[in-house]
Amino acid sequence: MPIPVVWSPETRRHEPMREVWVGVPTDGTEVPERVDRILDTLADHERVIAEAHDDDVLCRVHAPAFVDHLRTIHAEWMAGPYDDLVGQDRVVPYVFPTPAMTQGMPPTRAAATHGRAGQFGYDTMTLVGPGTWEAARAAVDCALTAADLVAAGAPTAYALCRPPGHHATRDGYGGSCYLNNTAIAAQALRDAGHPTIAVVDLDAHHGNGTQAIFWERADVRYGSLHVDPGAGWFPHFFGHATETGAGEGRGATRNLPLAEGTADGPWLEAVRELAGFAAGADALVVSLGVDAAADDPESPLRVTADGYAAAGRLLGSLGVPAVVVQEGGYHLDTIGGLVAAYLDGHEQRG
Ligand code: SP5
Ligand code: ZN
Repeated sequence: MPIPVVWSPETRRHEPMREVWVGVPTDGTEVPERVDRILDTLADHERVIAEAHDDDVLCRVHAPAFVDHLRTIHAEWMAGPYDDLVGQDRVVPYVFPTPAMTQGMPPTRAAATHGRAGQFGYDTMTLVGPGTWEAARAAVDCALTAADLVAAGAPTAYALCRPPGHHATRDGYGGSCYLNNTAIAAQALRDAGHPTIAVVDLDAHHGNGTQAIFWERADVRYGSLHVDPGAGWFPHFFGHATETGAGEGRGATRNLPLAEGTADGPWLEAVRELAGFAAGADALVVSLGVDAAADDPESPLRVTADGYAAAGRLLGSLGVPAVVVQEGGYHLDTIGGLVAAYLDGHEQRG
């Protein structure tokens, strides 16, 4: 039986429009059409529409104040002068209360919406528009519905989440991500009774949000391979091999940064190492970014569809219940085939 695909038409409602990068507005690459390209390629898989879930797991993974912010900030922005003043209907931060500004002092809530915009967003690339909240919240429902299918006995379920999630932290959004679908799936599998979960992140970028959420936890391991942030790549500040967790989570984080241009051979060696890192966990969540592919405009890795299929076989061979969550992947003509290759490999289990 092909792996079921959980999706929601609501996920199309987020239109990134622009990413402000080094001060320049560039076209957003995380577009709604990604959903349709992936769905089209998975035509022979059973489709399941995501069911609405309450905010319980969401608000244990993310701070409720951050969730409320995302839910309300766009309406607040539209009520302000910005659309009339500068023609901007997207929430774009311009000042960030990082430690460089706060210096240990407790900041007071900003009165202006354009001040508040920087409180929970950590970059200028990830804008909030009409429909962003609805799409991000629907992606959470995709992840939770996929976790439900697995809890009910499906060996594997695929959540076609969009926008992606692995850069979203407990308290904030960035990197084209708003809510951390993968972390929410992992927490749901814990709640369903699996004592230990392994998250394996195949996206071309380091999942700093997922790493941060589970940094001090031993019950959810986090392993990632990605283009080396030390070579200058997003998320810049995290994803180095020296980051291995803290407190109870000491040793439960593993990072395998890869050189620009890395292709199937060494990439699959790293996947094999992460499979070893994940072995022994009771359930698996795969952060399936397909932006490590050679044609992808957002990363310099050179992985092929055969490489993704082999990665699927390696992780499927672990033989544990798995939720596969869509992360990045931006080359519209090839993302569907890359996802299909991974899922076919995972289902075959070596
Ligand atoms: C989920 C995911 O794959 N997020 C990727 C976030 C990385 N974005 C970094 C963008 C760096 C500059 N890109 C220039 C092209 C702008 N359209
Ligand atoms: Zn990525």
